Amino acid sequence: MSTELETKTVAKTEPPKKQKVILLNDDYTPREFVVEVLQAVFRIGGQTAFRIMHTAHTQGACVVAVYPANVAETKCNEANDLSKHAGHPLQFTTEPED
Ligand code: TYC
Repeated sequence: MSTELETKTVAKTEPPKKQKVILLNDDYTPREFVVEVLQAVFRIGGQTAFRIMHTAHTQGACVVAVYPANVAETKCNEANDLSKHAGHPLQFTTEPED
C-alpha cells in the first residue's frame, strides 16, 4: 500500500475580463473620419458606424463594443493612433464592463 499523498490541482480559470470601448465626442474631427475609423478598426457596417458616431456627437460619448480586455485595449490604441496620425483630436477610451 502506498503512503504517498496525491495532490490534485484544480485549475480555476476566471473568465477573461471584458472592457467597453467608448467613443468620445470632440468639436473638430470630421464626422466622415469618425465613421471610417469605426468601420476600419471595429469592423462595423456603415449604418451602425454612422449611428454610433451620431450618438457620440449628440450625447458626448457612445459605447462602440465590448471585447476581452486585451482586444479592447489593442483596438482602442489602433483607433487613437489612426486619429493622431491623421491630425484629428478624436479619442477612444476603455472602461470595465459593469
Ligand atoms: N462633433 C464632431 C463634429 O461636429 C463630429 C464627431 C462625432 C467627433 C463623434 C467625434 O466621437 C465623435 N465635426
